[in-house]
Amino acid sequence: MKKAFVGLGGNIGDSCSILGQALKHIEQLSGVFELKVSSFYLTTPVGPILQDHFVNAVCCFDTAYSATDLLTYLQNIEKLLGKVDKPKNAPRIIDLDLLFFDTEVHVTPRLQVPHPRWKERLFVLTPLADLVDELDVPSLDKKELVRVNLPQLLREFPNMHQETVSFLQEKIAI
Ligand code: PH2
Ligand code: MG
Ligand code: MG
Repeated sequence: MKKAFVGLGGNIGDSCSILGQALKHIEQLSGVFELKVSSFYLTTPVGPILQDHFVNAVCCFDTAYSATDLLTYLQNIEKLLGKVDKPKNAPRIIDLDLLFFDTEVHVTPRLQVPHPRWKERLFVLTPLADLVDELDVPSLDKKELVRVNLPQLLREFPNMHQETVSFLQEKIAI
């Protein structure tokens, strides 16, 4: 069994409810076990497009799937909830990003794991820190594992995008 971390975000429609529906679908996948969910946060948009605030959260679970199969299931859930293809960084109903897949490294056009920007984004780090204090992250060359301490990373966060992340609600009952 592998441990997966998935970032959830959305800024079109009732994002709390849509994130809740996405979590329900994730939990119902037959190869997903022991789902845990962070609190939900209201976050300022990162990127060049002027758009509404996002609701963001992170979940983690054990999985019997491979990383690429899990990605397919996550993309199916995005489609089911009405996601349509749009340019990068455009507003979206739901975005499910595979952040980490155990200590595996994937660098393909379809999948990049660990997520290439996870460390730069407060809207990822804050909910992630609800779930774990420490994480072993593989370097991209797969040569070593780097133990990351999330409270420390948050204390030292440079916040280059001047993000604000405010607590919205406790993790919802799934
Ligand atoms: N996702 C993006 C771009 N910018 N900003 C916030 N606050 N939250 C997101 O989930 C987000 C974003 C592209 O996936
Ligand atoms: Mg994303
Ligand atoms: Mg995405």
